[in-house]
Amino acid sequence: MQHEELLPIIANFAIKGNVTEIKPLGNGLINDTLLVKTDGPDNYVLQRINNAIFKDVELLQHNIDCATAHIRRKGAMTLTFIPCKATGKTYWTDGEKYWRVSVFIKDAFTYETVNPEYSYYAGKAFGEFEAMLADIPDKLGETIPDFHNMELRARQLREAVEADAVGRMAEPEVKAILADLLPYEEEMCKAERLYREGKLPKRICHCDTKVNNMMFDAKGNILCVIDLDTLMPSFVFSDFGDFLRTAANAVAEDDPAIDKVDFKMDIFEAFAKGYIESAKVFLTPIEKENLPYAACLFPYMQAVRFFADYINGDTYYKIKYPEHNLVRTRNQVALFHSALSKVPQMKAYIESL
Ligand code: GN1
Ligand code: MG
Repeated sequence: MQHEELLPIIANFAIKGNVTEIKPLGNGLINDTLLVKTDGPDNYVLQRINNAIFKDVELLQHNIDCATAHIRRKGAMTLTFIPCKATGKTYWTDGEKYWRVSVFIKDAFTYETVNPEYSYYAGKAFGEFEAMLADIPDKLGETIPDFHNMELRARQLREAVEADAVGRMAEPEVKAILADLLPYEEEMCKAERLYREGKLPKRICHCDTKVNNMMFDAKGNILCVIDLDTLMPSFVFSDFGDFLRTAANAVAEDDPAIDKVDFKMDIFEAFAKGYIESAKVFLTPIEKENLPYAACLFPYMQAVRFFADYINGDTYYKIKYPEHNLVRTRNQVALFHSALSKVPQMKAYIESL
């Protein structure tokens, strides 16, 4: 969209100053994100919320409003959303598209990769984030129902395979990937079983702890956790596993050089140490002992999700070229196998803490 078309949208929000420049920001796969520069004290982030994926925007912003207020009450830094002038809500809609505006955090950096030192800080920060939300008085809902439910994701893959909407099941590689993934399905659905047996709690989690969803200052201190769309009740495995899926992979999640994919133990150890230090106030023994499982589950789940999207004809994730979802799938399958081979080392490390 052009600058001129965006201005009337931004005008619905109670921002300070006049808009001087608008440009794309970040590389999310779901929402459209723009940086809005002004001549006032703050710059802003304008996002078009993908309401095909987040179908209940009212609930989405309710979760975010409650969580950011709770975190702010505890004196920690978090995102600030700007109310809509007409409704006071933190989003505006023309009845079709949904938009929101937050204050752009100054002098902050996000990274696509981290060293062990930063990984340790990230572990501490995500553990603290969950600890801060452990006593939130409000009831939060699932913005995408069963978002990290492996049983659902496995079912969606089977449905995609059966429908074979664009004929991709004819590709030999697609059949081979399916044959590689299926034998692990039952093992990977362990969290849902533990939950049904009453052995595993759901807590308020971030559920998109990709390494680039964390803001650092110039010295490497964590300023705050961003991208709160998927903040919802889930298993702690979500936050632990998804961070490592992105940070412990030796390459990016869509790097075609799968021979370079490797689950890096130094990143795992640093993150696990930081995470357990701050999460120990609420973590149960079952949660703790299954953290190595979480490290395998998330590459597995992401492989299943990218793969189902490829088979469905790329209807969910933004792609930059036709085989993008297949390349992502290969990468995540390789990461899953790498992580799985390191489970004994992971267990030994966690027990040593
Ligand atoms: C999506 O849009 P982004 O990059 O924050 C996805 C995550 C995936 C990720 C894979 C709502 O997140 O679950 O892990 O892509 N978010 C949603 O890169 O599906
Ligand atoms: Mg994101």
